[in-house]
Amino acid sequence: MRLAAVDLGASSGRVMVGRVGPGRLELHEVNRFANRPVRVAGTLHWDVLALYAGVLDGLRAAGRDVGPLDGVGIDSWAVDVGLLDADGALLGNPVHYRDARHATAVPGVHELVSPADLYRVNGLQHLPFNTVFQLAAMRQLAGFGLARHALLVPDLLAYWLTGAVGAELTNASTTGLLDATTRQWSTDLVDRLRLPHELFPPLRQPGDRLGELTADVLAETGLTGPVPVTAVGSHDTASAVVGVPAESERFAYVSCGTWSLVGVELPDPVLTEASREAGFTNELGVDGTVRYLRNVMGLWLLQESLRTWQSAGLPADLTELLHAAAREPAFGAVVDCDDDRFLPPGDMPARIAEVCRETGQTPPQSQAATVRCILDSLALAYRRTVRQAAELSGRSVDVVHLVGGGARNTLLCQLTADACGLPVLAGPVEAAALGNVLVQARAGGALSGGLAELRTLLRATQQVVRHDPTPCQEAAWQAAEDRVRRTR
Ligand code: LFR
Repeated sequence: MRLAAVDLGASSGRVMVGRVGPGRLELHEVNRFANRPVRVAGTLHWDVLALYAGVLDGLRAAGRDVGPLDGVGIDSWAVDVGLLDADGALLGNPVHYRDARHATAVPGVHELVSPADLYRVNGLQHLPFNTVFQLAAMRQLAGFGLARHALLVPDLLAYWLTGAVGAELTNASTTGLLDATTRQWSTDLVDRLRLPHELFPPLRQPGDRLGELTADVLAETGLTGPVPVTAVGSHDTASAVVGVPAESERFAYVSCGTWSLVGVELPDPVLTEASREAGFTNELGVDGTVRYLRNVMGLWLLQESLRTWQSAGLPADLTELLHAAAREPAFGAVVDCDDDRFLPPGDMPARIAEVCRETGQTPPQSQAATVRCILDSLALAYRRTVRQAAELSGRSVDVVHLVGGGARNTLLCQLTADACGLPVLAGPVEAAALGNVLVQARAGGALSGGLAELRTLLRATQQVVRHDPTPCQEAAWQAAEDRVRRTR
């Protein structure tokens, strides 16, 4: 089968074509386009029409490069929604999860439903941008009364491609309005939060057929129909976890891109108070699984640092900076990556320096030292989170799979192995697009079996690099962890 995977990340989108069959899984990129958020009147928005144009360009290029397509699947980041009115028109551009507006609605939501009650139902770590807070903030706006459907970004694009309205389950589980146990919309939470039920469209399971590309889209892209559009794990992290080439269930993953999503795969949610306090989320995965994980601030710290240096006219070549960072002494300074101040866009090196000063450490004195501080701090966060995930869930872990763009960063992979004291298997880089294509291929009958069979195909076809932990490092990492812990 020839399948197009649309995979949208926070800084770029891509359309990949997968060729899949028994023993075969090949992926190549046909279009990559920038995803440039735009601040308008003080609010940070996604330019969702530019993304849609990138998708259409990608489908056109796919048709040109590989001929007729057997299907399309879409995944992207989570939580952000577009509102449709009764005519199906989009009421304004989706607001970026890094916009400060969402957090203003948190106290009002917690007055209606306490954090503990919310967690018992939705199992979601508290992030100030979860959809539930976004909708509470939007409720204050004049246009909100016109809204008929709230569509997550992949569902919005699928609506434009097919005309069909729905909510894919794995991404719906990031809204805060889905019951993590029944895997249905929580009518109770929707009522208590005084939101209109009609906003939440029927749920679709990964593998469901959503519809077909409309005649307009076929004409626009030059593709020959019918081309089915299939629900995949439309939350990029859900697709990335499908794309983890694990051999047994005793694995942890780091899905490492702009965010690092660190956790384990479970059959059931963990809804304990201890889990809530530790900030773990129970997002729903493909085939009835639960993605028990925490958001770690991720490569965002590095991306924003590079952006800051570039606009100041300083050298910002990542490869060179990583080589220089490898020569820096370890643990010069370490920070808590989850510090809220790191969430919004801005001057990251200055913020890191500020946190260092506050915690009695000498701030990094060079760009290379800043990069080293970020990587040591990320590896520490991975160590903390992998250990906590195992402890809170009772799942033992003997290997860490690091997938996504971060798998190219060999220094980060080695530091992660050293910090966790476990082997790190790095790759595939395109885990999300691979997970997307695998779920489509199975739905279309080209593959069969469960996640284990899909992962066997990944191991047979994708490149994975092993990083073993350097011996006798535990005490040094523990000392660095104690330093971070004292300052949290
Ligand atoms: C990663 C991701 C995370 C989600 C964050 C915001 O791309 O999807 O899983 O928490 O973006 O949506």
